[in-house]
Amino acid sequence: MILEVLQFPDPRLRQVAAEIADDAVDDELRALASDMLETMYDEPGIGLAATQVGVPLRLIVMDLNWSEDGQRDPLVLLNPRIVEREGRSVSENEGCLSVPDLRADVTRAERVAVEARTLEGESLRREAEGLESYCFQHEIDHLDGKLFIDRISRMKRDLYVRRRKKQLRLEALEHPAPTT
Ligand code: K1U
Ligand code: ZN
Repeated sequence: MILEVLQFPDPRLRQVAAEIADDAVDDELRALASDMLETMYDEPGIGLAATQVGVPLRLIVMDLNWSEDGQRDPLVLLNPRIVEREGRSVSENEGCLSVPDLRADVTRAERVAVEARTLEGESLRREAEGLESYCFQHEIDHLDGKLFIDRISRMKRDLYVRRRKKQLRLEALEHPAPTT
């Protein structure tokens, strides 16, 4: 099932997500992970955090290797945390499925090590660099209620916020909410 991806400035994007208990992996959580992957491929994107679909749980999905011809290499992580960071680099043209019509350069760690649990209950450690590393940092930021616009200059952020509010005002004029 395709899920609705919340859009800035929805306040639910600012929630800090809760840890998932070891015994909380059930069919409902597996279905959520599967729906999040379907949604990510549909958008399309290379990552998605449960926060973005209105579920405040520490769950992310990622796939940097998917292709239009059906290649899939999905990663589903529970309670992911960055345990090591190395170097500084700029993620060129970073985007976010919850922040429409903006791409920006963000300074992030070049390499990270991430520890997490899988849906199968196994512990996992992954070392990543470049885009994969930026994606881990971006998705884990979502779980902490942070957006990539929090990591750009105040001037760029203020410009974006103004543009976005104007866009939402125009949309509301074009499609007024039905009155009951
Ligand atoms: O969490 C999200 O909003 C998804 C976001 C992840 C991300 C992208 C770039 C750097 C860090 C994190 C996206 O997937 S935006 C879309 C995107 O970058 C993309 C879409 C299709 C193919 C390749 C990339
Ligand atoms: Zn995002």
